Formats: sequence, C-alpha cells, structure tokens
Amino acid sequence: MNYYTIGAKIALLSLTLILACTSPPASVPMDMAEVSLIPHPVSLRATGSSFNLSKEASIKAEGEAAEIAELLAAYLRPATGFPLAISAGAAASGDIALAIDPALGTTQAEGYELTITEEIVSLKSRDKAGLFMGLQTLRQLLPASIEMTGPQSGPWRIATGEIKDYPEYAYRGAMLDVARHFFSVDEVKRFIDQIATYKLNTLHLHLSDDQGWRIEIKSWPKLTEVGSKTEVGGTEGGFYTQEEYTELVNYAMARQITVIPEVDMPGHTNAALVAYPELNCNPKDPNPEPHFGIEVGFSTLCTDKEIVYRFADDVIGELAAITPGPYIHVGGDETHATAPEDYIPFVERIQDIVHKHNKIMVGWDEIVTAKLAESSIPQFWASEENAQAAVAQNTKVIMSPAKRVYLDMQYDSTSKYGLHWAAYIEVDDSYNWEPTTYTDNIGRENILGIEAPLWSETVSNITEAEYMVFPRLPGIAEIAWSPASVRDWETYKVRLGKQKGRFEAMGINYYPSERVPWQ
Ligand code: TNX
Repeated sequence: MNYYTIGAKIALLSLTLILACTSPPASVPMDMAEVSLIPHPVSLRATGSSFNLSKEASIKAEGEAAEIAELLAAYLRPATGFPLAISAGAAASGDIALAIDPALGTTQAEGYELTITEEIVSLKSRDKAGLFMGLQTLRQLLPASIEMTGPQSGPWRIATGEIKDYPEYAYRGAMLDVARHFFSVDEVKRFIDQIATYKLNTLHLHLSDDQGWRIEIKSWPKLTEVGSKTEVGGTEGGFYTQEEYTELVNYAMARQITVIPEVDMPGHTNAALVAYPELNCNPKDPNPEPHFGIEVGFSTLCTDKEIVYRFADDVIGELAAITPGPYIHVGGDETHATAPEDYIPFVERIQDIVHKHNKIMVGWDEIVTAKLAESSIPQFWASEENAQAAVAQNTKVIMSPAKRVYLDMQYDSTSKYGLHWAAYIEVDDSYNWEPTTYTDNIGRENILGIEAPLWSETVSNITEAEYMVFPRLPGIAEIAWSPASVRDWETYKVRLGKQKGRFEAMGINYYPSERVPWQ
C-alpha cells in the first residue's frame, strides 16, 4: 500500500465520520405492523419506511394542543437529550406536529389520527384527550430506551404509516386500594403514569376501609387524626390532606384521567367507627378497636341514627367539592353486619345525598338491591344476579369481574403476593374474556366500561403493587380500548413479550409469566 492509498483512505474515513456526525441517519425500511402496540389500534397501515427523530426536531402545537406537546416533550427529552422546542406555526421536515381539529371526521371522543412519513410526524385529534392517547402510541413506536430517565444513544427511528384509533369503552379504569395499605402521593403519581401509558382514563381511589381512613375531612377531623394511623399488619398508615388530594386530581387530569374517590359505607367502616364511636350501634362489635387483619364484613354504620346521615352528607359534600369528576363511589359492598331492611333505605338516602352534591353515585354491585336512579352506576364484581338486576333498573354497569380483573388475585399458587378467593388469574386469564358475553343479559349497551381493581391487603408499596399490576393491566386496558376484532391472545402475547424492554426501561417490577414469550 503506498502513501497515496493510505491518504485517500484516511480522507474517505474522515468524510464518512463527518457525514455520520452531522446528517441524520437516512430512513431505513421499518414495518409499523411489527411494532408492539398495546392497546392495539383500531386500524393501522404500515408504509415500510422510517422517520428519524433528530436533535433539530421541534414540536409544533398551539392552544390546548401545546399542553399535550409539553407532556410529549417531557416524555422525550430525558432519553434523547434533545431540546425539542415547542412553538406555533407550520411544521418543517423532521418536526412533530400536534393539532386539535374538532371537525376531524374519522375519530370519536379520545380518538386520534397519527400519520408518520419520512419527513414528519403528524398527530391530530378532535379533542385534547385524543392527542394524549395518540402521544402514548407515539411513545410505543419509539425504541424502548425512550423510557429511560437519562440520555441514551438512539437512533430514534419511528416506523412510517397511518394509525386511526379510538376507544371501545368510554370508561377505562384501575382502582388502587390506599386504605388497606397507604400509598404516598408520589406512589399514586407513579401509578397514574403507568395507567396513562395504556390509555386508561379513570383512577378509582378506595379511600376508606376497616383498616384506615385516608382522606382529610375538615368537619370530622378525627377521621384522619385517629382513623388514618393504622393499616393492615399494624404498620403506620397515612392520609392525604385535601391539598394533596387536589394535587393528585390535577396530576391525573393533566394526563386525561378522572379520579373517582370512594368512601365505603355502611360496611368497611371500622376506622371511622374507632374515630367516632357514636356512628356505631353494631351489636356484633359494640366497642370498635383498630383493625389490622384482613377479614371483611364485620363493621357497619348505624343506619337508624340521624348523625350517620349528617356524617355522610359532610363527607360526600367535602369530597364532591374537591372532585371535579362526575362520580362519587360510596362502596356498599359486603355489608354482612347490616340487615337488608336497613341496607336498602340507607343506600337510597346516600344516593339522594350524592345527588344533592351534584354527583353521580357509583357503588359495588350490591347497591342494586336498592332503587337506583338510572344515572347511578353499579360496579359488577361478583354477583351475576346483581348485574342483571342493574340492567333491569336501566343503569349502566362498570365491569370488574373478580375472576378476571382483580389484580390482587395470585397468578398461581406460588405467587408471592395476593389472595385467591376468586381465582388464580394468569396473564392469559385476565386477557381472554369478553365483557359483552361475560354474563347473560348484560350486553354492550349496558356497559359503561371496564375497571381493574388492586386491593392492597397483601401489597404494601408501589413496587409490590406493580408485580400484581404488570403484566395483567396492559391486557385489560386492551379489552377496554380495542375492538374485539383485533383482540386475540396468540398475537397479543407476542406484543406483550416485546414490552419487556419497555417495562425494564421504566423500572417496573413485573411478573415474568411463563405464558408470555418475553423478548
Ligand atoms: C372483596 S370486591 C372486597 C374487598 C377486598 C377484596 C379482596 C369488594 C367490593 N370487596 O373488600 O379487599 O375482596 O380481594
């Protein structure tokens, strides 16, 4: 080799290096249909190429769309290290454009259209919620390392194509029981972020139970001064001040999630009874003591005392005042210490109180034994008879069948957390069911939506909670969002297996089920 050849080689190498460092990597063939998206979109057309997100990219958005653009940038900046400035105006090549277009014909509420070409990412929706849902899809189209909290090397390629998507059910929820074990504000925020990733739009907080009262009620201060101190197992509980609750509501709202607060009554009230013994007249339990166990059904408010209705009015009134969403959940489950002749008029009076505070009543399915307003929502968890009685009363129901979607059920007999009174629920069991045929008589028109509850008798912090939530929740979210025609376990399990890198990048403690081909 002579000097001339060596010189030419060095020159060529330097040129290549300069080019590699200054110009974005060219588009490469990519198949959008091969990317794991959960929930699966209604329609997807892959066009076989790729868009490259580079550090020059900006996000174009104005008005309400700019609020979602801020969230998008906050998702993308840590791992890419790109500035991703947000501004109004026309998108140039390499940009991401977000727009709200109320006239967009092809989508319904919360729907969106995401079009990705080699030049541009365009996300359009009729409403702000739809943009947020589309942004979750965009996140999943990027490499899993986008979920890391510090700078990663990229490249940040997105497969080209067109997605048109909208939800099957308007109500898509998860419940966190913060009563059996208390979860801090930061833990609840983490849970909100996780459920938002899978396009859920409702967070039901189970705020009171026998073991603890978790929300400040200014007119009944001992509820938290006394009733919040305890939790399952005797460890220290906790509560949210009204300001902290508002912080959670706002955090959720920015992520298009409505908070539904639940104060369970007349049963599951031991913590309230310890704080205010005058609310009790239960001969089975005349002197309530703090409860650290997990038995249920022993406590009840004294349904013949007027003070109980003043209590309910004050609690529901204060909660309604700090809850912008339309619903107040009043529990009503497992009232084995309340006679049916006392339970029914109690629920009817509570329903009037909820209406007086301009909210819609939600309750566990037992409430159907009372005369319900058509707007009231029973939440089906166990009794098919109750579910059918709900339909006979012309109410819509929330479907939370314990045998399929109770996230506190063990996966199998070896699971380290969880109960199994309803069933062992492996990942395929929680995915393989269809809400519209789950019970006789309840059809599509009767179902408001789906909710997956996580009861916390056996999980005491968010890391343990995640083990029960993941990987079942993404599949339940798919049942709530995607039409039955695109749902199928055999293909879903492959998509779920590809989420592994994403769970890991997000630091999620998930159960590595053997039924899923993890990649
Ligand atoms: C039943 S489901 C309950 C809860 C328990 C749960 C444990 C329902 C309305 N009540 O009080 O925490 O089982 O799985």
